[in-house]
Amino acid sequence: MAEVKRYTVTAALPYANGGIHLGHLAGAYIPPDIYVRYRRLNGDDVLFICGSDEHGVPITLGARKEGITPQQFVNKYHELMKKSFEAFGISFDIYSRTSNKVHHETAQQFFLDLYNKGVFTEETSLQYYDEQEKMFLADRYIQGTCPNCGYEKAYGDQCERCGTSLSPKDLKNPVSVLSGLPPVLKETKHWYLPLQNFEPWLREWILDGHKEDWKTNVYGQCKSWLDSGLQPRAMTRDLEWGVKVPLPGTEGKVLYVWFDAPIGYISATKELRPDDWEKYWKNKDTQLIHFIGKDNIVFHCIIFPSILHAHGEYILPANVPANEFLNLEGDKLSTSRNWAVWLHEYLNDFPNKQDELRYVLTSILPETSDSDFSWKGYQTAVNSELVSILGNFVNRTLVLTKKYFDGKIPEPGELTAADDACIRAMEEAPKKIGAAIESFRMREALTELMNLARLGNKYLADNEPWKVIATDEKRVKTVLFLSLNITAYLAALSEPFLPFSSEKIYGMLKLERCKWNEVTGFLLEPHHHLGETKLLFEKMEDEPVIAQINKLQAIKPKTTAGTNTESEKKSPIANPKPESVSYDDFAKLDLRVGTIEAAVKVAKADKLLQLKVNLGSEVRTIVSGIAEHFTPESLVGKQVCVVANLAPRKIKGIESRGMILTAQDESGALKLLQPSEQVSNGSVVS
Ligand code: B3M
Ligand code: ZN
Repeated sequence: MAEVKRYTVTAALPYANGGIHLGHLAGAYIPPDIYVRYRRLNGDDVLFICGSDEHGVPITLGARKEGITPQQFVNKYHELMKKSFEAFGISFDIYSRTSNKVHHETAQQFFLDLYNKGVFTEETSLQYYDEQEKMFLADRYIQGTCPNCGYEKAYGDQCERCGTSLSPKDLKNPVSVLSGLPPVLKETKHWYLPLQNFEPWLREWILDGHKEDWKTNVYGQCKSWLDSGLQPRAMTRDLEWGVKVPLPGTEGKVLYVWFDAPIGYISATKELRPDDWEKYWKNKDTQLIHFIGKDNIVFHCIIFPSILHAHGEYILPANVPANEFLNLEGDKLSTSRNWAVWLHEYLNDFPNKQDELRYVLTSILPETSDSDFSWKGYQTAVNSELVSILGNFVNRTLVLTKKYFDGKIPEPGELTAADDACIRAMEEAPKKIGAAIESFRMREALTELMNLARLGNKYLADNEPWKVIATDEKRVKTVLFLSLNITAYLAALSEPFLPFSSEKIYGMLKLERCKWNEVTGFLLEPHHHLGETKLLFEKMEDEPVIAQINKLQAIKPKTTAGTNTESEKKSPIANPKPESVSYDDFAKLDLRVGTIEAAVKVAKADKLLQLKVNLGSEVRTIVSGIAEHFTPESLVGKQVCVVANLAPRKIKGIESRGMILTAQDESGALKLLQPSEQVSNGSVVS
C-alpha cells in the first residue's frame, strides 16, 4: 500500500468587510478546492484551512462607515462569506475567524516566543497622529499622493493605482482619513521584524531552493523583493482593534494584521484538531501549501516564512501557487466601485447553478496572467461546453440505455480495435488530470476532463447506436456498455471541479463514489440498474445573461467616471443587446420621419427638451433627453426619425408621444439620425 501523504492546504483569509466575489473565488478558493478534493480522493491526509481575517484597518474603517462596532461588522460579513463558500462547495475542513479567543492566544504566544528569542528590534520613531481624533494613523488611516505614480488617494500602506507598497511617510501631502486634516508627527514605540537579516536565508531557500517548483510569477516577485533590499517592518500598530500586544505597558497597541492573520491558519488548525494539530505544522513530512492572489505574495513568501523560520519549530511552505487577477468585462474588479459579481447575488439570480460558475471560472483561471470574466463568455462556455459536450454525452448515454435496455447495463460483446483504443484513452484520463492538478495547472486538468467527455461523444457519433439498433442489438450493447463506463469515469473525475454534477451523475448511475486510484477498468458491471435520469445542465438563455450585463452597466458610468474612461470605451459591455429579435418583433415598431417645428427647454430639467414634430398627418409633442447635446434653436427645421407608436409617457408633467432616434459614439457625442435627403413628413422608416 502506498504511504499516506499529509498536506496542510490554506486559502487566503478574506477580510470580513464585504462579500465574496468572482475574483476571490478564481484567485484563491477554486484552485485549492480542486486540489484538496483531488488529494482526498487519493486517500491523502489533507486539511483545508481558511477563515475570516477580522482585524486591520479595512475592518475598523468599514465599521465606522456603517456606524456599528468592529465586532458587529465582522460578525455580519463573516456569516455572509461563510455561507457563500459553503454554497459553492468550497470544502474547507474549517472556516474559522481571527477574532476567536484561540487565535488571539496563539498569535500572542507566537509574538512572545519571538520576543523572548530577541528576534524583534524596538524602535521609537515619529509617526503621524490625528490631533482631533487623538489617534495614530496607521496604514489606511492616512491618505496622500503616491510618490511613484502621483495618485492622490494612495493609502499609507499601498497605492491602489500602481500597486506600490508604501509606508505612511512616503506619501506626499498626507491627510487623516478620519478628520481630513493634515496629521502631526508624534513619538511612539514599536517592535520590528528585521527582514534584512533574513535576506541571505531567504535567498537560499527561495532563489536556490524553489526555482524549479514555484510558479514563475511567484518566484519572480520574490526575486524582485529580495533584489531591491528588505527593510525592517513594524509588527505592531497603535490601534484599538486587533490582537493586543502581550507586553506590559503597551496599552493601545495591537499586533500588525499581517503578523496575526497568517498565524490564523495555525489557530484554525488548533481549533479543528486540538489534539494533533502539531503534525500539520511541525512535522517535516507534511507539505504546507498556501493558495493566494498575487497581491499577497510578499506576505506568504517572505514575511510569514521569516516569522516561521525565526520561531524554529514550524515547517515552511512547500509551495505558494499564487494566481494573477481576474478582471470583469475588461475592467479591474473593485469592491469600492462595486465592479464585481458577488456570489450571494449570483446565487439569488442563478439558484443551483454553482457548478456552471465553477466550470467557467476554472476554464479561465488567471494562472499565468490576468484573465477576464464576461457574461457572454460565461453563456458560451455553459452552452457550448457544459451542455453540448458533457451534459449531452451523459444524457444520450443514459437515455439510450433506458430506451433499449430498460435502464439495465447491457452485457458487452466482443471488443473491436476501436473499442480497445477508446478504453485505453479513457484509462489515461485519471493520470492526465491528476498530473495537471498536482502541478497546479487546473485549467489544463479541466480540459483533460472535458476531453474525456469529447471522447465519449465521438465514440457515440462513430458508432451510431441509434441506427445500429435496427440491425445489430448486440453491438449496441457493447457501445452502451463502454459509454456507460466513460460516464462513470466522468462522475468520479469531475468531482474536484464540479462536485454537484459529479454527485448527480453518481446518482443517475446508482454508483458508489470511488477513489481516484479505483478509476480503472470498468466501474459498472452488466445487469446493474441505473437510477433516475435528470438533465445535468440547462441551456443558458440570453435573457438572464443580458440582465446581468445591464446590472453591471448601471454601475459603470457612476463609479468609473473620470478614472477609467479608456477601458470603459473599449469595454464590450458598453452596449449590450440581445443577439437577435424576430422580424415580427421588429415590424411592430412604427418608425417615421418628421420635422422638428419647435424646441424649448423643459423647466427644472437640465437634460430635457420639449419638441413639436410634424409627422405629416399630425404634429406630436415629444420630450427628449438631448438638451445637453443640442441647443433648441439648432434643432428647429431638422428632419429626424421617430418611434411613432411608443406608448405615451408623462415626463415632468408633459405627455410625450414618441421618441427621437439618435446615435452616440465612444466620445459620448450625440447625433440625430436623419434621412440622407429631405423626404416628406410621415415617410415610413424600414
Ligand atoms: N486578508 C488580504 C486580502 O484579503 C488578507 C489575506 C490574509 S491571508 C493570511 O487580500
Ligand atoms: Zn501609485
